[in-house]
This record gives sequence, C-alpha cells and structure tokens, in this order.
Amino acid sequence: MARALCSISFELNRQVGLLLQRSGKVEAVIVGDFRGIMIPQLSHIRSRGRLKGLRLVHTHLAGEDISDEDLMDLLFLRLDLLSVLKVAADGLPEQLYSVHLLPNSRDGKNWAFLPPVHPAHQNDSFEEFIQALESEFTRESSIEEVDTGLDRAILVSVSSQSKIRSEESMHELAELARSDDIMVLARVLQLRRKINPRLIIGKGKLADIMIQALQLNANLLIFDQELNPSQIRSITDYTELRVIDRTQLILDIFAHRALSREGKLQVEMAQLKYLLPRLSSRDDALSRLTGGIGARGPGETKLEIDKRRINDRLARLAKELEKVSKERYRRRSRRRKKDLPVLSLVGYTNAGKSTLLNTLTKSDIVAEDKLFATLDPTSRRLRFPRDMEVVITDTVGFIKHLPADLLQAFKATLEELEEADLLVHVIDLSNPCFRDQMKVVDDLLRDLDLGNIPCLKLFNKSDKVLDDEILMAEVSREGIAVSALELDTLAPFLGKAQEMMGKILQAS
Ligand SMILES: Nc1nc2c(ncn2[C@@H]2O[C@H](COP(=O)(O)OP(=O)(O)OP(=O)(O)O)[C@@H](O)[C@H]2O)c(=O)[nH]1
Ligand SMILES: [Mg+2]
Repeated sequence: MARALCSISFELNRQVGLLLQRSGKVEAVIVGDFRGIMIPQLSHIRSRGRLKGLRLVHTHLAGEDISDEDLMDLLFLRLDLLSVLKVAADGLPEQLYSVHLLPNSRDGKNWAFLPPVHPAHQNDSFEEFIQALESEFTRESSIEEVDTGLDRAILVSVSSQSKIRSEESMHELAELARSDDIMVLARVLQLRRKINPRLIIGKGKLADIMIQALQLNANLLIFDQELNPSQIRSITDYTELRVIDRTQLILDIFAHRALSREGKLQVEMAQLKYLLPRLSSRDDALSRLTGGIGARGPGETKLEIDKRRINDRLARLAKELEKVSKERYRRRSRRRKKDLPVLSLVGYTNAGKSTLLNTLTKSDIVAEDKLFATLDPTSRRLRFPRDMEVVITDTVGFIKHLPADLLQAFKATLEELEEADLLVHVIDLSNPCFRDQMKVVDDLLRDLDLGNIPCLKLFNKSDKVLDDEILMAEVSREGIAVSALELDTLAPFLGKAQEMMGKILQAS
C-alpha cells in the first residue's frame, strides 16, 4: 500500500493521504497539493473514546518529515496516529514517520514521535498500541472524572481590558457557569491590546486550549466575549468542541429558569434572535452552536435551526407575547384600582433582592446563591411600621453585557417597573466590584427610562464587611447599609423608605 501511495503521489506531484478507521477501513482519500493537504470536516464522525478513532497516513514530497501543520492536525482532530510517508527522489517510499498524542506532557510536549521505520518493516500491532494509549488517557483523568453527566467547560477570555477587570469578569463567567450546572475545569485568559474582529484567538493559543481540553476531557468552550459569526467559525473550523459565549450562557440560564408562560416566550424569542444572524446555509459549526447547551429552549421546546422556520416561529412568538402582555396589562390596571403605592426592588443579580423581600414579608420565594435565581416578577404586600401599606415587587437581576435581545424581550416585564413609585436599588456590598455593578444597574435603569423614579440605595450583605469601617462610613453617606438576612438591621431602611414614599405620594 505504501508503495502505491508513493507512486500516485509522485506522479501527481501532490501529497496524497488516507484516513483509516481502526478496523483498517478507508474513511477518506485526500489529495492535496505539493506542500500540504486539507483534511475534510470530521465532525459527523463520533469519537471512539478520547481519541478520534482515525489514523492519517499521507505522503510528503519535499523531503521533510512531520511538520508543524501535521502536529496541529493531530491535535485539533485528536487523531489516533498521524504518519508521514516520505517519498524518495525515485518515487519509492523512503521512511515512515509517526506521531501520537500523550495524556500528559513530556518536556512540555503533548505528543511523542515513534522511531522512523521503512514501510516494509512496519509491524501490525497498531490496534494494541491504540488500546493502550486510550486506556492511558482514561487512567490519567480518572481521578477527576466522576461522571456526573454535567457539561465540562474551559472558560476563555480574550480581553483588551485591565488584568483585574478581566479576571473579575472571568470570575463572574464562572459563577454563571456554576448557576447553569456546568463544571468549570480551567480558565484561560489572554490579554490583548486589540482584538481581531475576524479571529478572536490565534491558532497557537487555540492549540494550547485543545491540549488542556484533551487532558481534562472538556466538551465545551465558553468565551467571556460575545463572538461574531466569523469568530465562531475561526474557532469551530479547528475544534470539535462545542463553543458558546457569555450571551448564550446567560440565555441558557434563562431558558432553564423561566417559569411563567410570558417568561418562556420571551427567552425563546431572545435565543432565536441571537441565533438568526449566526446562521449560514452550510453551517456545520452551527449545529454545534445549537447542539446541547444553547439548543435548549425554555421548557420542553427544542430550538429549531432552520432560518425560515425561525422567522415563522419569531412571528408566532411575537403574536403570542402580545396577547399575554395584554392580559398582564388588564391585571395590572385591576391592581392599580386598589391604588397601593409600589416599591420595586432592583439591582445586580445575586445582590439579595429576593432575600430582602422574603425577610420583609415573611415569604418564601426562591432566593439562592445562583445568578438569575429570579426571572418572574413577584409582588407582595408590605406594611410599613407607621401604618402604611405598599406593594413590594421583586424583579429579574441585571448583569453587565445583558444580551440586547434579552433586554428587549424582557422589556415588557420590566415595564412593570414604570409603575414603581419608589425604586430600591439593592447592592451587594461584599462584592469587590460593587461600584461597577451599581453603574451597570444605573445605566440600565436610564436605558429603560426609569432614571426619573426616586431611588434609595440599599447596601446589602453588610454583615460580610462590617470590619471595613472606611467602606461602611463611605456607603452610609450614600444610602443605607443592611443585611437582608437579619430583620433587625432593616429598621432604618423601613423608616427611610416610608419617609421617601410619604413625600412622593404627597407630591403626586
Ligand atoms: N451574607 C449575606 N448573604 C446574603 C444577604 N442577602 C442575601 N444573601 C445571599 O445572597 C444570595 C443571593 O440572594 P438572592 O436573594 O437570591 O439574590 P437576588 O438579588 O434575588 O438574585 P437574582 O434573583 O439572581 O437576581 C443568597 O445565597 C442569599 O442567601 C446578606 O445580607 N448577607
Ligand atoms: Mg432573586
């Protein structure tokens, strides 16, 4: 076979290759040019264990043995083995060079070369060799590989921001992942002065990530930056891992959490709007975009990935949403008749809004250490100390880079905030980035035209930072420090809120 391959290659003056299955069956014949060979898309082929289950044998005509390009192919495609058949000047086979991946790096390398042999002297223990390699891969990672059925992700950030900001953002991304039941295996941060709009990440860096993914058995890459269609392609052209970005992760969380009919409709709409411009007819990358995470519509619905069907679906969703929001409008005007003043809790996700509502009204709505625990607005009655009754509402939390489509979709729900007589901006004082978070919330409130409603700043989780006297003094000039977990600390807040509410009602 080696002889035939060499002579064809020699005559065509092009590299020629065979992709072989473990059984020896030929998966594909590839004809390249003099210097290189393009391996076809293999994503339809399921991997056998950690490796791809395919071996590539191809010719080299220019006298070189295994090149960097070959190593990249080995790595990105997770080939079982890559062999180069060097063709001699007379068109006959000269030597066979082979390389395979390693479960652990040796001398900083994740691959190992086999001693070159003459093709005629090749021994046939390939199957055994691959079995041994596979089990070595499995053994090396068996310690952390308790199969929990969770997605296993590597977080990637390519950022032009400062190191501290980028790390904080990455931390938030990890929290988002955790909130979506995704296991975070590693974080890769690359600081760049400028981000290339076409290729977000270089091939070398991507190779590093692929090595880690292989060693840690990751199945998902999550980027902290929103990826445009060409950036997605620049990554998915090389890797078979699923690739999503921060926006999709947030959308996925929302898809999991949405309970109300309106919430579900809104999330599905946002997901489809996000996907639409990222669709192109030939896109195999997209099926990876939508396979598994990101393909999960709210509830039981599965996202459809056909452009025309998406457009039809979007039109239908818009109609249904209109109907639902009319109903809500009617409900709202009924409530309006009772004419209780409305106090709305707003703030960054995980700030403690739901906890506060629970403590104040002795309720039991979901409050947990996850981002976006609350999606659907909840209202309760609250009696102030000096005999005043108000409606207090809890709302969806805000986050930086809140996907525009999502914000758009939730506008109807957030419109309820327009009814608020008083906003209470709940801030997680224990978060080192609370100033940035405050700004995100203030900016969003302004975008939603809610900037004119009187707003009381509530610095929550003060129990965690009581020692920091400077900080406590600083924030007590701007608002009120409390701990939503302890009813006793809330008296000054209730007093102030009632006072403000009284003035507002008088003025109106
Ligand atoms: N130590 C401390 N933890 C708090 C306090 N208030 C809330 N938490 C915790 O913070 C976490 C988030 O609280 P939630 O009330 O769910 O926050 P949220 O603002 O409603 O969050 P979303 O619904 O995701 O926007 C929970 O684990 C709470 O127990 C507080 O005053 N002190
Ligand atoms: Mg909440």
